[in-house]
Amino acid sequence: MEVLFITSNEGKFREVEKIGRRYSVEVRWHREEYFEPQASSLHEIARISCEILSKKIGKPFIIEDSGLFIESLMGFPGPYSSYVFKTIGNEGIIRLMNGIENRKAYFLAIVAFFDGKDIHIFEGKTEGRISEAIRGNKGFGYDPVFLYGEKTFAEMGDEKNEVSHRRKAFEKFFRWLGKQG
Ligand code: ITT
Repeated sequence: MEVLFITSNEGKFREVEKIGRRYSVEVRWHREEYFEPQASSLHEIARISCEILSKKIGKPFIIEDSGLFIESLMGFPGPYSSYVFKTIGNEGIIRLMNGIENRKAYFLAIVAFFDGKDIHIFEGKTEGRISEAIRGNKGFGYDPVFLYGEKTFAEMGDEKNEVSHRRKAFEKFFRWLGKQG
């Protein structure tokens, strides 16, 4: 089985490609930075982006919208994760969290699959904490500031793919896909 994954983010694609192999799904990369509407939830952003893209692509594909939600910052950057990463980045996150004791955070991934007619949504969430400093050089995005247990995602390498939000969302999707025949 083969699925087309539309994303501009190589880190996301590489992780999903590996998860797909476990389910005998070949994930093909359609590299494109598509328009993302501003909305208050990742679900909404993923669904609307998927609807807009479906008119252009015209055949089955998946997209994934993800974000980092920090409890003491009321869920910020959440749906604005991409913009915040491009602007203040990990250094900015560490500065914003300076002196804050509650460092709980989670990553959320929403997979939207267009089957040629309808859209199907799958979700994955992984809880952790914001580190006191930037640590590790594997992974991408916020990985160097997201602690899962004692290590940051950027220190974990391939182990991240066993426990991540992306892994959970795509596992649901691949299992569902397998049942569709
Ligand atoms: P798309 O083309 O797929 O939209 P993107 O990088 O713009 O790629 P999002 O819109 O989903 O992705 O933005 C999510 C932001 O959160 C982005 O800055 C990512 O780097 C970051 N992010 C998402 N998943 C992550 C992960 O597993 N580890 C670290 N950072 C992550």
